[in-house]
Amino acid sequence: MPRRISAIALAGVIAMTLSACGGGSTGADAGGSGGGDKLVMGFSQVGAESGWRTANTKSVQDSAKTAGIELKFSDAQQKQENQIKAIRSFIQQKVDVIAFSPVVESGWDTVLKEAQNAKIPVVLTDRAVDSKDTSLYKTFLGSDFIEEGKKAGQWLVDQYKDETGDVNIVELQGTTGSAPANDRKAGFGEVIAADPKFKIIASQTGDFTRAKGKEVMEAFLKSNSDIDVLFAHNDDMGLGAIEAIEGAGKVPGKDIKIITIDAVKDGMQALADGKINYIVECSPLLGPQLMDLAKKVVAGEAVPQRVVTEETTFTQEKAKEVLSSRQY
Ligand code: GZL
Repeated sequence: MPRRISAIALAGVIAMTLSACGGGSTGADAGGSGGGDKLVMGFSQVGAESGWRTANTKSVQDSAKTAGIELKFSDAQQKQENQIKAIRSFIQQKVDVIAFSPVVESGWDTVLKEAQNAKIPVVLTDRAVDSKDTSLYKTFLGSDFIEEGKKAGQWLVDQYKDETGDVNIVELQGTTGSAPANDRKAGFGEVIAADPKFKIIASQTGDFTRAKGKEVMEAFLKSNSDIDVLFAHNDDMGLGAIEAIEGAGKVPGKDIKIITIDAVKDGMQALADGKINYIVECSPLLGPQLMDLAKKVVAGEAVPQRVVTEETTFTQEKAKEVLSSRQY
């Protein structure tokens, strides 16, 4: 009798141990929720601050459905502490993979280490982290923001190559501490440094939102009577600035040349209407690639450490041609 009971007891202990480890493995790195056959992804999104972000969220959600991936989605309202909370919750829920767009570059090592210890792979999408330990995430899928800043700067250099006088520039930066703000500023600054006539006379964050872009541009206009160019790190801040420029009785695209980054529909409309002069594309349609990378990572397959998204630039003429066919 005692041997039979001990065998039953032993079977019970093994079953409990297995379930405590999250059931079957869904791949080499999985600390995963296992159990069901659906891959479960925990996704922490920056927020809903811009047209770009809305399009990115749609791309992620639609692609998860198409890929048959169960998506646990969290909106951080542009707060890092909310993203850290969401990642910890995903770890508790034993998801198979965590993906997120870090609102700022720094302060992620501790929580990413917790995910690593829980054997849950992490995929960075859209924005990067400045962690020195690149083993904390499997891959980073997103744009080259330095390149985007350089493209914006190069357009300006080309436009003003025959001008001799000072070119006074005001800059609306993205969210302070974010990879796109840091890198777009660096790329733009590197290119215009070629000629001292280009002067950034004011530079301040508009937090990637239309409202803040308008507010900061109003302040720029009050304190600078001779603005030639606005470089806005995204369309939404540029669109807010257009309202401020028109409110000051000036003509956007003519009195003040405007360069932005993203190429969302409203930005492309303003470009086609001549209110913006040049837009550098930054594609939000990262969903399909993200789901493909997630499946590979969970299956333990090798993926590139860095996947750079393809993107182009738009003049006013090109915007008129493509506007009707834009996906976002
Ligand atoms: C860029 C993305 C930026 C967009 C903004 O990949 O992180 O955040 O340029 C968005 O529009 O708010």
